Amino acid sequence: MSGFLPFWPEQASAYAASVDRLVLAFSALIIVLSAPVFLLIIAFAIKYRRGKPADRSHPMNRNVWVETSWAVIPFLLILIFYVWSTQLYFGLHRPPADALEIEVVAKQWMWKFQHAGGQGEINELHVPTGTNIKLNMISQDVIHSLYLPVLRIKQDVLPGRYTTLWFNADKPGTYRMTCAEFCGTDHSVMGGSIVVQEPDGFSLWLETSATDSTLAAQGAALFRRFGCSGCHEPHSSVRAPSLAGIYGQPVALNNGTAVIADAQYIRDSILLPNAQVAAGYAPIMPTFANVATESDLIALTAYIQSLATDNSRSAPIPTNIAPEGTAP
Ligand code: HEC
Ligand SMILES: [Cu+2]
Repeated sequence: MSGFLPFWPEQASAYAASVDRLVLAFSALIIVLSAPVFLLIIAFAIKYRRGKPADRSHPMNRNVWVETSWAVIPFLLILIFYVWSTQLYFGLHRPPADALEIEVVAKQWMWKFQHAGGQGEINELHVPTGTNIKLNMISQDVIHSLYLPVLRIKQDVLPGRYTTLWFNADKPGTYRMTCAEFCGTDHSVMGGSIVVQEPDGFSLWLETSATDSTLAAQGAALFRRFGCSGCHEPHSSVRAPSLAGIYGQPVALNNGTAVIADAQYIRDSILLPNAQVAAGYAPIMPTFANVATESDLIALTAYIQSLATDNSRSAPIPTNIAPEGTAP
């Protein structure tokens, strides 16, 4: 396609190919449905031109089948596209569980990527081919949108809320990445590139870009620096819940409900500690809203995620668990 339409981006994933098939098939359908209208306009304009000796009598013609079919057939054809595109949409919003996760922070006007091993990059994202990649994204200021044209995927990146995007690239290369939501003066230059490499090349890149500490280790350092450990570590004099093993597990709240301790819950617990208070504890945790940056929060979450499972929670866990992402 990009061969004879120079503006058509390359395809770097199977998903991109599916999106192209959908777009091309839909364009074809629109042409099939609208071409007769325009062709008949031209034909009638010629046939009934003023002064031409055409038959202008208007005999009654009520054919119910004609009337019904031109409404029903296009409707059914379009319905096929509704099912087809909805399937693609749902696929995009259900990341596979085994995906390699990369953290993304957007800010005016740059993209910051953090790998679990501690490797960080700005306006450049390295990924291996043939691997499910899941991006966990958040904005530090206004709404941005990460757009990767060769993968045909785009997702808004919001302040205060994690959104995700996943893909499986199959074609090595360096491709354009851009912000697709007007976000201020330098919006047009907020971009960079996605570098898709064979797994070997990617491992090599990971090695050469390695830092002294993994994301979780960076989080552990912050956990100490911010004084979280003073309350949350076992044997501390303050009564605070242990954070070991809470990640991804249901947590009982003092209003009788429970939530899954996902990245969003942990982030909210640090910034708005009094909004959702763990059952059996006093709301004494201070907010870190003006202290911790989005990158800090991501590292802290990675650290909490890395803590070994610990089932010695003092609060009983109720059974009415709110689905992920819903506030009680
Ligand atoms: C002054 C003591 C104190 C400090 C400092 C503190 N916390 Fe807390 N934290 C608590 C208490 C008490 C709770 C339980 C009540 C609540 O949910 O607010 C809590 C709850 C939490 C929860 C929710 C846990 C659950 O089981 O639901 C998380 C996550 C958390 N803190 C993380 C942190 C992090 C990360 C830091 C450092 C940036 C930190 N806390 C600093 C006392 C503290
Ligand atoms: Cu932007």
